[in-house]
Amino acid sequence: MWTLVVITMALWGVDAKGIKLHLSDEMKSMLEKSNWDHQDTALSIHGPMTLDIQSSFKLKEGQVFLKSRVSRHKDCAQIKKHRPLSRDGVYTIYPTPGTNKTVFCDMTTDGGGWTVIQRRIDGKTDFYRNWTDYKNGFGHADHEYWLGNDAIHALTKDKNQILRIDMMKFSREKGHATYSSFSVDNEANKYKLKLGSFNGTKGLGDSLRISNNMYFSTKDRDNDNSGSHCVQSYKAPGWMNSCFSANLNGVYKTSLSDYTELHWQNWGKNVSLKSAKMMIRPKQTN
Ligand SMILES: *[C@@H]1O[C@H](CO)[C@@H](O)[C@H](O)[C@H]1NC(C)=O
Ligand SMILES: *[C@@H]1O[C@H](CO)[C@@H](O)[C@H](O)[C@H]1NC(C)=O
Ligand SMILES: *[C@@H]1O[C@H](CO)[C@@H](O)[C@H](O)[C@H]1NC(C)=O
Ligand SMILES: *[C@@H]1O[C@H](CO)[C@@H](O)[C@H](O)[C@H]1NC(C)=O
Ligand SMILES: [Ca+2]
Repeated sequence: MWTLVVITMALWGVDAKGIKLHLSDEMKSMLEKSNWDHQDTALSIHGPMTLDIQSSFKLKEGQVFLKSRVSRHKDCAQIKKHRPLSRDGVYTIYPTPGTNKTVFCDMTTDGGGWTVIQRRIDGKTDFYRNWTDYKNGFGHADHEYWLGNDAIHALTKDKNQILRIDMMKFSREKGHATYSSFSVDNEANKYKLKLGSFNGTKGLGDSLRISNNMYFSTKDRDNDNSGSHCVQSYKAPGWMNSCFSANLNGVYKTSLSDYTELHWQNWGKNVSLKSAKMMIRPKQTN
């Protein structure tokens, strides 16, 4: 009996010398030991970072059955595209050829494919942190976290991402905001924010507009437009102007008292939020 083996390998690292293949040791020894008859190879490129090669081989003799799938995807949208039945959960993505991140992928909201870059659920994670922590990211993908400004820059630098922010009050009222584009500059440009046009659910206004074109500030870096240091005054790491209308990285508290709390000002009465989630995905191209 002939056995058909399909190997799906994802590649990263396309350099001047061509394509570098990365195979597991198991795969290498399997390929070396067997007598393969190459059938065909299909190559497809998805965005700048992920390149999948699918090759078919026939085993000339023997009864080996092997199925392997090693895919490296740039973001949750690509995971969703390749595996449409993927559920909400934690996945590994490769924002650049040499870096990986574990993230939460929202595969259900409005068609899914969202890479979550920030998440607040219950206040177990401290968000009042320094530049290095915000640069590299902190927290846990299955809980509360900040993905990291370097990774957010890598994912948004092609300027084709939209941003969606989902929020819930302690009253359980839910709302969300979307921005038609969202990009964050590199560290040399202090992770400057660029936002496209706003849309929001009824009664929820644009509290991030004031942060558009602003640099990122943390408890140890004052890049804001204020004479004071917004982050230190309001425990509000983020894109500070002088200072903000949304404090999504603020302190987790059940009530609002001095604007240090997690809140979004243009949404009815000023109250603190029970949860918040910032997520991105590529603009629809069809
Ligand atoms: C992810 O990156 C870390 C370094 O940040 C590295 O140690 C690890 O091997 C990488 N994992 C994968 C699956 O590429
Ligand atoms: C930033 O904070 C982390 C702890 O969250 C600490 O380990 C690190 O040394 C700090 N870095 C700087 C430059 O202050
Ligand atoms: C704005 O968002 C609302 C609520 O989600 C939606 O009904 C509406 O179609 C959106 N408008 C645009 C122009 O996207
Ligand atoms: C929320 O608080 C801010 C800061 O005091 C204020 O400027 C804004 O008008 C308030 N918004 C509402 C809807 O009350
Ligand atoms: Ca200042």
